[in-house]
Amino acid sequence: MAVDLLLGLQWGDEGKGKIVDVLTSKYDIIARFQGGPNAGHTLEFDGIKHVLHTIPSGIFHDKAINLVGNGVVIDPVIFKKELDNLEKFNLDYISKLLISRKAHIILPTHRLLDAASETSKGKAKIGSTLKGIGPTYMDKTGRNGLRIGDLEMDNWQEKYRTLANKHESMIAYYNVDIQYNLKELEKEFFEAVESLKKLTFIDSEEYLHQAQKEEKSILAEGAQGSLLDIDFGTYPFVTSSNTTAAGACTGLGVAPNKINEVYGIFKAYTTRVGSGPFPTELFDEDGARMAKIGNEFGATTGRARRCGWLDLVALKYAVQVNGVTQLMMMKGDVLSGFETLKVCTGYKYKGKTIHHLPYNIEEENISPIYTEVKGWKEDLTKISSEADFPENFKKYIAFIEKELEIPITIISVGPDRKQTILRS
Ligand code: 2SA
Ligand code: MG
Repeated sequence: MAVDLLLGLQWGDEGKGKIVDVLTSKYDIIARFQGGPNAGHTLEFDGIKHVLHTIPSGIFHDKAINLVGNGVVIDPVIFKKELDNLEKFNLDYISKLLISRKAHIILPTHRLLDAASETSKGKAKIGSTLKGIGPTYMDKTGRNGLRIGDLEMDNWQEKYRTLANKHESMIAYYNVDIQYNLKELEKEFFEAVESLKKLTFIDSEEYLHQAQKEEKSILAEGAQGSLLDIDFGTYPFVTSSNTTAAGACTGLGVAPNKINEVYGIFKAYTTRVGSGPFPTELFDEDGARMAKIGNEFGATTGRARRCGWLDLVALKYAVQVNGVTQLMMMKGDVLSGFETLKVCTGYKYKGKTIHHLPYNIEEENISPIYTEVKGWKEDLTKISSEADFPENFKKYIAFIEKELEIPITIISVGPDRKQTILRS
């Protein structure tokens, strides 16, 4: 049985959590393959809103196994809080949650290093979520990291100490004013590690290999978005992992020829949280309106998300890098009431018109070229069948499909599970 992928095509927050939750009943295993507690995956059902950070979005379903893959970085303290939040749902999460031994651990000092690095950058800061993501992946590629499997060894605390000591000297090197009490942070960390040890650690690539042999269906759940990819995103304003399709191969140990559908999720407009270029960003009432109606605040940090028009050039780039086979459009309902909508279909770049994402998309080099389309007034949030869509919304969908040359198979018109229209 093949593996399907689900990825964000913009700068994150496209609505991946919601769609995984909607699709979970079709899958035996939901696996996260990169990122860590920087992610905020929001699910809404039965009138309750849930935000997950490290735990895959299939956890609320009865039977799906949820796997945290080797490509993920785990903060035991945040993980414990996520587990504590699940207590009230009467879920048997212990038997439904598996963790790869090869996943790396975020130390308290990784978080401090993240803060020190960001502070030292001043205005040029990345706008990191300050969860220690960058420093943890640095230790991974620098071959210094502490992994989940280490927790099963007797000497893991020595390894921890060596790494934390090194971090302390690095923090001092930054020479910035960061207040912390490492003793307290470590107490919390060691307690959380003990809770984490109650979960099942596995050789996850082997597990997934067997699962494929047994014809189990697997959905790989991405975090952040394609434009935050360490290689293909708007570097250096990116996260520190491969958020694109290739990241699922390395982050789970799944071979490329085993990947079947690639679901690409995008918002009907664009948002970005943190620093970095954003060609279609709006600084006017239109942007403020998207932010307000779309409730655009970071699900992890609470930061206000920047908003702008749909950028089809950037989206096409993401479709190509990921090999998207089906599109899913979220939050079209937020655009109800705009007289006219703008869609970016090209850029003015150094005096020329281009239709691809160039190396440098800093604001001074690039300006979007827009195609205008007519808006719709009707509220979409109660619509349950495509036939009831306003004509201009249908045209908006058709326009995007034509430009991207991929069908949109799911349209979401609100945060709830029920506000999802499946098209065939
Ligand atoms: P980091 O923390 O080192 O990965 O930050 C690097 C950049 O990646 C961005 N980033 C995100 N962008 C959108 N959503 C994310 N998850 C949270 C959410 C974010 C939040 O779901 O809302 O609550 O603020 C996410 N995680 C990382 C980040 O903003 C930096 O630009
Ligand atoms: Mg999010």
